Amino acid sequence: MQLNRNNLKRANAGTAVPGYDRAPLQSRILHFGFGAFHRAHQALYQDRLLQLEGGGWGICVVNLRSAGLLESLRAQDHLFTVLEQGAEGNQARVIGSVTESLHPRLDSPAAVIAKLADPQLAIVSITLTEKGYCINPATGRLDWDNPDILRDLAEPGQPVSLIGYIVAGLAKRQALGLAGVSVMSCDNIPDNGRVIRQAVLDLASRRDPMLAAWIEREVSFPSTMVDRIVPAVTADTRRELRDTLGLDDACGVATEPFTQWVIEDDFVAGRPAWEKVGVELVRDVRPFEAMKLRMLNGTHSFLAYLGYLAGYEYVSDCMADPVFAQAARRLMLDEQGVTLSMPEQEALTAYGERLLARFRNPCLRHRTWQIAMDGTMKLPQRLLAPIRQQLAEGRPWPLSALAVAGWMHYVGGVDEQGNAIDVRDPLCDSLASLVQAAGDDEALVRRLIGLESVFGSDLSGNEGFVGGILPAYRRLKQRGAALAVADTLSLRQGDNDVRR
Ligand code: CS2
Repeated sequence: MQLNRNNLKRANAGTAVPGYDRAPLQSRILHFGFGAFHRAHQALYQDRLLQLEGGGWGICVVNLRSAGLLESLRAQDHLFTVLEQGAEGNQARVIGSVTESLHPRLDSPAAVIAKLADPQLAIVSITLTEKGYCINPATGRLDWDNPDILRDLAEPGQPVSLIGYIVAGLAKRQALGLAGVSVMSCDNIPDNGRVIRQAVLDLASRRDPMLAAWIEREVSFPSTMVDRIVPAVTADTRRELRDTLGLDDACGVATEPFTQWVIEDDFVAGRPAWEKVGVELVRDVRPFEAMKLRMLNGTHSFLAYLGYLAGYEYVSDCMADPVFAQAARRLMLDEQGVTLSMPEQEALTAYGERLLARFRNPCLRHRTWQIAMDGTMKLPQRLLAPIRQQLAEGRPWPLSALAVAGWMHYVGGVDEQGNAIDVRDPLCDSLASLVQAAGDDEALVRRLIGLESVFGSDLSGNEGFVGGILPAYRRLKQRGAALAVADTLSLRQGDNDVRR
């Protein structure tokens, strides 16, 4: 039996269900990216708030690519489940905050633009992952070579990219004489509000400088830091959902108990009272963002590349290996934590220990392969930014070097057993041709570092950088991932002993 409004009463006892009337909810939030993360994060915070005090703020979700999930969501009256899996067991909660959905093919591009220009709309929020922004990851600026952006320049009324849709929607608001909205990115991009603001302004200025000026005046772009581990849904997840809920749910997700959301409080048309449900509203999100992107996501990427190569399927498998667990701790605290302006050492250590405990959660089947995806979009903020700082300040960074070398080995496309790796990355084709060009290890490492949209124009000419990566890459190839991690850890420890 499928989850929907009528069957909700048949959900197993212990399932939390919406205790509020969904009928009067209005779509004052338009969200791009109905992925697993949004369902377990923003939609759930909004559900908690509605549960607490009502308030009328509903969410309309948009997916720009696949339509199947939205068709399933409609068949379930837009209800779906979040299953929290922790040491205390499973807790299921049916979410009621999403009440509408739009898709360019199921509906029309014009319907999405009309929603963006709805007078009652206050917030446009986004979780499309790093690649959804069509930016150059090294500079954070709009990528004018991106085919979607080129299409949106040529045909602004039929957009295909997120940025194209936002510009088209804002242009319509301006033409109708409506007020501005707030555009809130919830993706793991440093300065995500400023990045999307710049991308929107760049595209809008090409279209009409007066539109760009209107956006500068009327629209705000609060930055956010989001945190919750939400593995991709598998057949196992669906089975567990059915067991806990007692109903089939094609849109449910499983996640960890932990969740965090920090937002810059800069909303031009109002916002829900998120502070009542645990959201931290701050003036400047950047210190929180750097801490999370480096310590959590940087270490995640380390575990993803080295773990995958060592044959570990899940993050929790990596953490069950004492050498990997120790390497993760040292990377977090000695190489990432030291580059941060906040918090104090003691709080940093506690934050790191909490992250490690979250990574250990054996109920979460979080694939190393999933995190390894889109490395060209992730490396700059997670690993390269802190390495630049280490180079400038003259501190050692052997585990960070091994993580980058791990990525290089991974995008080589063959694992340690000689099996092909399914490398997913927007720059997949460029990576494959760089890898295939003839030459020795050094030539390969230098060619990859020459990828300017990832390593910037500074790192390829930096012999200190190349000199850190090359030995790590050679060690990885000669010794294999498991031994290379152990060797690098003892190097690191030796270095700590010397410094002590
Ligand atoms: C992960 C993140 O897939 C990845 O790259 O590092 O999705 C991570 O799980 C979240 O950012 C946690 O908040």
